[in-house]
Amino acid sequence: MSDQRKPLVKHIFTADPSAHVFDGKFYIYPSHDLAHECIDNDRGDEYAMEDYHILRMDSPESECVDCGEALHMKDVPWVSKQMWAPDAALKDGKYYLYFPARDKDEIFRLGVAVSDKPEGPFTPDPDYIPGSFSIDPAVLQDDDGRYYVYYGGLWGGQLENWCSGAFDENDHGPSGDEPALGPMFAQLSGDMHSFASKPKHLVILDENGDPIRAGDEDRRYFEGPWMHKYQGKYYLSYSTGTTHYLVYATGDSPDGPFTYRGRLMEPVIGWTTHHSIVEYKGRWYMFYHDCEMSNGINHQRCVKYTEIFYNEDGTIQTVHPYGDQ
Ligand code: FUB
Repeated sequence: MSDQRKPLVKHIFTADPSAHVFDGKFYIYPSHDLAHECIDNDRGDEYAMEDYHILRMDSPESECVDCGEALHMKDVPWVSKQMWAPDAALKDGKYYLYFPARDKDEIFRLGVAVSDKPEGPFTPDPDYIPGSFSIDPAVLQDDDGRYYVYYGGLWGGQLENWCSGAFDENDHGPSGDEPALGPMFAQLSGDMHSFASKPKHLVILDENGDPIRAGDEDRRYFEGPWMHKYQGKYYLSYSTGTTHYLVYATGDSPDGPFTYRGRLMEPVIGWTTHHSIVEYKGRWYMFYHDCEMSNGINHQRCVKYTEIFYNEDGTIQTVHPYGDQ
């Protein structure tokens, strides 16, 4: 079994890995955690990242290479701080980096930057994507050539602050038995620089067809969406945040509805969980992070990967990050 449940690189802290196979190689688009001293809070101020480094592995067995700085916040006019979890997409020979950061009013927005090479350097658009907010963009290239972006995160990610349609930091979103907020979904425009459809919340249902409730913290959406397709089904996977699981739901179309199917991974060392899933030569790999390398410091994380396995009914075998149980 191909398995590397150890840090892909050790010279920098990395997190939030979005992995893709471009040109037959793995390219991993992570956050670049910094080793500063700070106190954790619910706004996520401790995650004060400033740039992105793209990682490359020629195969699952290959050494992981840091391709160097691909984009720094000083080169993005609309950003004030906190370059969080990015993703990338390839269209017509150009690579697009999607990234969240706080704008000058400290509101999280999504930006886009372009390069001719998967590892960058990337040239950012001067302003954020119109109508974008919150964090954690993940892009799916569907089989019909359309591109969709999934995004959003609670608490520091500000997703619940937009329930009225405008930013309101006193809006705390649904609670208890109310339907939970799902991640946001939009189709990308043909030029990849804007939304082609009005963003909407996705719905995640339980086994009875009822919406997952906000108080169901083992299963409700928190942050870190990822979308992949397996045998024609759409797999929406995400972090449950406060309960530290990675879980998944499946559906028949890119905008759902999705039905909760189970747990992808048990908790790792550290508060956050964030992952991606990618196919390479017929096998499936999950990239994720934990805080093992920093002995549990939440904002000093390291990216790892493991192979994952599907059962015949399409469910995914749960990963136990520190050994098979
Ligand atoms: O890296 C900063 C934030 O932590 C990400 O945006 C979340 O998904 C969580 O991993």
